Amino acid sequence: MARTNDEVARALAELASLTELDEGSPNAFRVRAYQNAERAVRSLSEDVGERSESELAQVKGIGKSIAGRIRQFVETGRIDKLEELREKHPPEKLKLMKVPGLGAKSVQLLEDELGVRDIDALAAALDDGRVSGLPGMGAKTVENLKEGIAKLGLTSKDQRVPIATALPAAERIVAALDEVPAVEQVAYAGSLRRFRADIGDVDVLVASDDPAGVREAFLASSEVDRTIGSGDTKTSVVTRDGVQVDLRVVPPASFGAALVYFTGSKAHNIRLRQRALERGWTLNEYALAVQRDDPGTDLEVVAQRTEAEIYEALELAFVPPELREDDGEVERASGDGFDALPTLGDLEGDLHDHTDLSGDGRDPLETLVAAAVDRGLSYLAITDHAEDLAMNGVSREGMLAQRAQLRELEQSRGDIRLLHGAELNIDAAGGVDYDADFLAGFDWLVASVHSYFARSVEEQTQRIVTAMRNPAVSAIGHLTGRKLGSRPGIELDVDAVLDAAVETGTAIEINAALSRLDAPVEVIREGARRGVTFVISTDAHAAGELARARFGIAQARRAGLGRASIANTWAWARFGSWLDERRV
Ligand code: DGT
Ligand code: CA
Ligand code: CA
Ligand code: ZN
Repeated sequence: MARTNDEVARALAELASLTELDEGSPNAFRVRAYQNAERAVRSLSEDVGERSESELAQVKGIGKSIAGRIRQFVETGRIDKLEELREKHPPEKLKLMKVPGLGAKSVQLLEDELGVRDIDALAAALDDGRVSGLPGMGAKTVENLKEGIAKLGLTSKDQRVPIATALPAAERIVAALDEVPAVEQVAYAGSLRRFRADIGDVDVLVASDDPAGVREAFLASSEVDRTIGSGDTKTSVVTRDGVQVDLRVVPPASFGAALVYFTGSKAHNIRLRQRALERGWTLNEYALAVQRDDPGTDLEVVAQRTEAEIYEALELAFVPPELREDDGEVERASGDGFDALPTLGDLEGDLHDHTDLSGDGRDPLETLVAAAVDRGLSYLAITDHAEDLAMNGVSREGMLAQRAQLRELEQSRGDIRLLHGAELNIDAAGGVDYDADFLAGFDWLVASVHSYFARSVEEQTQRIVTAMRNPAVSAIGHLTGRKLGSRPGIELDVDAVLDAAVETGTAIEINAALSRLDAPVEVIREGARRGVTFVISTDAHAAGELARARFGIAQARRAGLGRASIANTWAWARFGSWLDERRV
């Protein structure tokens, strides 16, 4: 069976994490080698499976021994080394590395000294004081570890997975089920379809007349690690990524009703049911139907096949899944509706993009620009990391050379406006890279927090507000700096930050990376109310990542944010004059 580049890359990433744990250091040569190989595979445009071992070894970033492991995986679906490491370090132990402040060495120490092998055991040992007796584990460290576990919800009792893990797993499962002949329709539902940033479990719905056949195909999928339960109506499994998935197979006629029901939320469903009752109908996962006094009579269906029919029968505009939280959307659906919300096709530009001039960017300028044109964009800002960022920052000379190259490319192509920008680093006091004169030479500047995550609310708020007051700064990138599931964001006085954004005309970015989705939905919602201008940015570090614009759109929709407040949905004429106004 063919292995996709994505599957190979994920196996290499797992090898990197397990090797880090095994060797006790993130800097071990082998860890770096696996990480480089993962990156190399992700940026390969053709299928890894097509390449021989020696061809693979010639790819930059892939050494001889890893080339052999990739071939083994492509040919057999397994890697001996990976199986060996998995045996030695079970997934629960690996998860300890997700606790902020715990490295491979401390994880091993905890196991050797206290027998701690999972997060729950660690939480218990932190609580009863056993951890604070260990070398390097002072009172402050213990407090930080406890706080990290609580904020990220890592213990089994409040376990949720980040959308960056759940969504790709769900999309692979949906794609695989779509190939099964007995499947008429398939979709994921639940909190994932509502685009929550953290997911309890993934709900997958299939329309089919052959539930047993569908169930069998599902359980045979390579995504499935173990089965939790399998009954007539529902099959629950855990995937290799640790995501719980509930599969439900429904009769094709009921697919729309089931999709409404299992997308939820529960509170939204209750509102819909009330509306049905007011009309003498019932609403459940099978249908919107006329209420009957005698349960023996046949069901008189009002609507059931599609979601659209159900909302229409209830005299409501179709409610976008992202908004189904009983937070005013039902009122809006019987009033103004949702036409003001953005869709992917509304994006005219992208304003936060890295080339291989930044150490962490992977594609050259020309490639990124060509991909932006292919996606139908009419303007693009190149914002490589400014000089203060360790390792990846770009010198003044580097920036000037890129500017010349960019102007020339804009001229020669003639089909896209190119803005020369940079991603500045907000320092502890709110200052940024370079000097005012040099900054004035850029067209568009994003300023972001990349350091000092553990300061007080007052200090963090002051930092951001100071950066906003800097006339050179056009937008604040990934506002809180959070990494979903692994790093809590900085804490901010949101009201003060939003007020400063309005006062200074600084845009706030909606960073579309699934691991970020930053600014958070609550901040965007409040910002919209106050008249803040937003931009949806992919923060692409490779041409392929321009595609994640769809996640930024979903985040904006979930916040109920209209196109009018999203500057990069504006045509160039308007966007360009907005930029000019900001300069004076
Ligand atoms: P999660 O999994 O915790 O992230 O959140 P959901 O919303 O996906 O919740 P889940 O998986 O328990 O159930 C999926 C959907 O099924 C939920 O959004 C609404 C619907 N649902 C589940 N239980 C009930 C219920 O008791 N009443 C109603 N009206 N709907 C329910
Ligand atoms: Ca769910
Ligand atoms: Ca569920
Ligand atoms: Zn960036």
